[in-house]
Amino acid sequence: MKTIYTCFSTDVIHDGHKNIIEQARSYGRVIVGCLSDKEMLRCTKFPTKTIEERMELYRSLDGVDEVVVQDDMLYDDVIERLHPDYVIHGDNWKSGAEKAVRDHVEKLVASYGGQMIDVPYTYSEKVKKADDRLRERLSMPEFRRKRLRQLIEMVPIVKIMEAHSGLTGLIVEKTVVEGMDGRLDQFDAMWISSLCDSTDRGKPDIELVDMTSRLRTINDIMEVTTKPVILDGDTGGLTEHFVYNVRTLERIGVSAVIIEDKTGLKRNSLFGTEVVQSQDTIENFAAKIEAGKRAQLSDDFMIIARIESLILEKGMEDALERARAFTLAGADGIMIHSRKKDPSEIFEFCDRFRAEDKRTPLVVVPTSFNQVTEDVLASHGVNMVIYANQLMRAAFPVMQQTAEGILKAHRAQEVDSALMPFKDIIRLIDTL
Ligand code: SPV
Ligand code: MG
Repeated sequence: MKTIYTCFSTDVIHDGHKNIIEQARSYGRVIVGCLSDKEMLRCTKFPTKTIEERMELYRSLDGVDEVVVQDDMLYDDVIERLHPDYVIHGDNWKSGAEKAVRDHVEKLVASYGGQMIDVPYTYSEKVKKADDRLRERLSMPEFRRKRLRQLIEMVPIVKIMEAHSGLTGLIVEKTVVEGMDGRLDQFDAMWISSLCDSTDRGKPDIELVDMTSRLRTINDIMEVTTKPVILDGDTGGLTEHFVYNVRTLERIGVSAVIIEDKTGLKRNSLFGTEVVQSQDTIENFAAKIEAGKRAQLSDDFMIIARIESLILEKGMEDALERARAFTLAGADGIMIHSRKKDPSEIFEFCDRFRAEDKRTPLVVVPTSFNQVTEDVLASHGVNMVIYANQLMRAAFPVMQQTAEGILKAHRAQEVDSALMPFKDIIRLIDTL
């Protein structure tokens, strides 16, 4: 009896999956692989069912003879173990980022004389509805909010990219690439940066853009995405206001707010000591965290304390003392910031903090020490990495050059070759 293998990475079964099983059974014994959580996160979507529930679901399908765990998105583990005669998949993996996976599997299978079968992908109203329902479930506040805590437990380091609009939110949501190791990858969550949210409004990053406007940005992004949202909450403002904002944020499904231990007129940290910035006292800031934690209604929402001691050149001991105090006050994580190119002060902080505290999540924003890879950060105990401003910084120079080009030439022809074709822009949102 021949064996035929397919991999599922879905929480809902629709006609497309049933069709694959239907076709598969005519070739032999049908084995379905259930892609593990950590791999599903990188190539498709966050799982809304546990791996046991997914396996049970696949087992219940007519025509499925066996269900196994697939722990490698490139199929190496299962192909080596099972040597199936055939691997069957919807033909949608012949293009896009998934093509890299198909090419790899084809080589593996060909090495022992196995064969690939691509069945036409099922496009139907029912399939689309099933996908839409899943997306809706992922984007609902109670599901979205808790996902950051789940991610921290599931992956070596949570990768967070800034978004400041619906469009940038869609880019963070949908971008999937083939990484250097041949595996697919995508961002896990979104950062609503005060710098980018302000810049997008043509305003300085001084807590001038009020919470109502920030909430509008969050809503625009949440409308079109499912990934968890982390808000840059600046200083958190007055404690009396912060407690209300905590409630609002958790109600709409934000996963975390990061507040920094500064007071008075807030300036962007990357100015460092070039401008006057004052740090809050440990007592005041700890009290703000405590008040926020008391106000919080859900268990999932996180209040993360951001320490500015290295930015303001107050020294490592001050940073560590604050980390201890803020954790004791109930902070769900510590963000340590630095504007030095040399990452050694960040590493020292993380190593020393981790030696004392194995659990409290650590967050870093490698804008200046951008040579450091995620693996290296994780090896120092970092749990979340935030790419805080790169999409905004990418867009601005191109927009400015385009404006200058048209002004100089008194027509738009000269800049056109660098632009997205107008036929593509009118369909951009449909294709993203
Ligand atoms: C932001 O993105 O607004 C931040 C990070 O707060 S930084 O700009 O580095 O201060
Ligand atoms: Mg900020």
